[in-house]
Amino acid sequence: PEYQYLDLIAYVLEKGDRRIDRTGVGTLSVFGAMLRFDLSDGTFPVYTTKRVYWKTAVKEMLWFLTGQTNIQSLLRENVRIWTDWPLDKYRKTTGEQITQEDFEERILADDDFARQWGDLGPVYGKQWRRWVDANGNEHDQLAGVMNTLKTNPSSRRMLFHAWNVGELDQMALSPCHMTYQFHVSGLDDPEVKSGNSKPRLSLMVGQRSCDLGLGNPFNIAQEAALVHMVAQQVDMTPGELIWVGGDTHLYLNHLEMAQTLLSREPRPFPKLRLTRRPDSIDGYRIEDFEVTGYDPHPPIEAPVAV
Ligand code: THF
Repeated sequence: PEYQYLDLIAYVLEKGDRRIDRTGVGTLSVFGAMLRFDLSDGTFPVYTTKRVYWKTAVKEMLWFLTGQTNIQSLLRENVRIWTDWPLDKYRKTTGEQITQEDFEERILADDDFARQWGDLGPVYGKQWRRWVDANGNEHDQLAGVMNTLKTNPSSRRMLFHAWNVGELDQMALSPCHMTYQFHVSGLDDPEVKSGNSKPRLSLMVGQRSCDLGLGNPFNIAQEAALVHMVAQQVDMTPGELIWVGGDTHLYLNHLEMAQTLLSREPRPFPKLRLTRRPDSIDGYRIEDFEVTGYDPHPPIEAPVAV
């Protein structure tokens, strides 16, 4: 279960530096943290001390994988977690006090409006799939990783990165989870060489800034889902998800939620089975994710700092 997550929350509550952040909400913050999750036997680290909407988190990951950056395609999947940023910009620019529902409806109904107001700029998906270099050439970093996993899995260069310095000022929000580095172990095991067992695929994610209350439960679930997908594509078995955080914080309006999480008894993680093997990493749909044994405590509503 999620003892490491709960221990980290307790540590931030006890030792966190109280400070005002970019959003003005204020946080308790520590610098430098690590969480490790064993993904073997289909383990899917979805926290249980509150209900985590893992389908929403996985849909966000599938959206990153498509390379899209407009919230219109997220809203079509009924994912509303990115609306606040374009909405905030729209309200500030036009002075119109439109509701979130009306704004989302316009993004869905009006393609021109969506193009003008729904794009987040060159955020995750753009950088993962279409990083533009100094000569104007595009690089599909994810395709590069998939290829190296198949041709040279002992490589120490299997990573993609979202921190594109030259484009940061065009992004609605600079990337929080930035480096995704893959690693394969067991390649020289006799059992692996003879084909009786599979090499293990692990992922380490480096994140510069982490909202422990809202973002981290989503990020861990979706990153674990990515390992399960990539492992299936390259015929490996999921190993570990290692998460490394820079500024790791609790927003001051999440402290009550944090106390509630700590008061609850964590339950075993659910299992994930991919019910289909698509032809490529681009072919996954939310229907392919079958999750069993998820028995969480009730959800906790908490505001997101914009
Ligand atoms: N900004 C902040 N302050 N926190 C974040 O977690 C965060 N993200 C993304 C970008 N900026 C961030 C947005 N991701 C929720 C979850 C993830 C988000 C934003 C919001 C959220 O509100 N979750 C609720 C409800 C989910 C739902 O309605 O489906 C929850 O209870 O989990 C970190 O990547």
